[in-house]
Amino acid sequence: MTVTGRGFVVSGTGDRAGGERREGVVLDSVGGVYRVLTEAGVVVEASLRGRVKQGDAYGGRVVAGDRVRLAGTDGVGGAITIEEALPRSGALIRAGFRGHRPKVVAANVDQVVVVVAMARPASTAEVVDRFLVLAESCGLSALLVVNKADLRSEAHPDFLALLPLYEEVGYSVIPSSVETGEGLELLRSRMTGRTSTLVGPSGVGKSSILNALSPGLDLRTGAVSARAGRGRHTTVGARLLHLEGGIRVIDTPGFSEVQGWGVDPQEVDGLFPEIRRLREECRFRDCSHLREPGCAVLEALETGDLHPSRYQSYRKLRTEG
Ligand SMILES: Nc1nc2c(ncn2[C@@H]2O[C@H](COP(=O)(O)OP(=O)(O)O)[C@@H](O)[C@H]2O)c(=O)[nH]1
Ligand SMILES: [Mg+2]
Ligand SMILES: [Zn+2]
Repeated sequence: MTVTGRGFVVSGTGDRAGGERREGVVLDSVGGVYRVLTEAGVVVEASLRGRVKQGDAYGGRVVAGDRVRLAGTDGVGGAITIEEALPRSGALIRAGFRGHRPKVVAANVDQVVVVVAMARPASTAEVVDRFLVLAESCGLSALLVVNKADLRSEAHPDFLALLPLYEEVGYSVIPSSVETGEGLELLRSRMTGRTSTLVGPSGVGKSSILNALSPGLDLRTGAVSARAGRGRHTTVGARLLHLEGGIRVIDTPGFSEVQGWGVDPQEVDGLFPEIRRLREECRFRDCSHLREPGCAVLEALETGDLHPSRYQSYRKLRTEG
């Protein structure tokens, strides 16, 4: 038996499932082996039994965060199988635009924490908007963390001036700093009791924030992200982490690049909350909000009710994808 960093017991032998049904949550998977945290607080390794029922719409995959029903016996001569994946609430999905099939990356996600930095690297409104749109496209609530607040004086004035806009649109904005501790308690309170996923450009401090929230977690940080397993097995896919104080985080490598996420341009207007509200007033039902007469979005842009920066992001996603 080994004890993982978060104090779970990894069962080696003798964990009897009997024939009775039990449930668990998938932590991660490597090469067809799923690590599942059972209700009893034990981590077991399981394999998929044949065709698992749930998730057929997305290729029948079982992913980190999925709640599953197990059968079988662990230990010598035994095998645990995932019999069924339980219905999901909230999934992070890579969209299926341009011939690609939609792909569930993480299941049962409650919120997306979009992390950008004040500086080093500097962020732009377009990057922020793309990540927010990603969250919206999955129907997930999002909050915006602007890390490296200790470098506020290096931030671009235009970028700083934009931050209140996101509050107006309806997103919480939390300036944070791993250096000074600013914002971390607020962020902790917003993450407690939920399953969050952190997305954002690399180098903005996502791993550093998680380490700060959970001393002992010891995620690798720095410009070069070495995905070393340090004795535990190395995962390439998403993994569910249980941090101190009831914070669950699904770590999703590959979410630092939001380009190519493939949101359908026709649906982009529904992914900007303020544009979603305005579009009801457009003269044409299929208004693209690019040039049509009687367009409430263009009108709001004229009057200043819609911020040009947000409209510019909309326009780019609508016309370029
Ligand atoms: N000045 C400053 N540096 C930070 C802060 N948070 C992280 N860093 C540094 O930024 C670099 C990238 O951090 P990392 O957590 O690996 O970013 P990730 O790629 O988003 O996971 C590291 O060198 C960190 O030490 C912060 O709040 N302030
Ligand atoms: Mg990182
Ligand atoms: Zn319109």
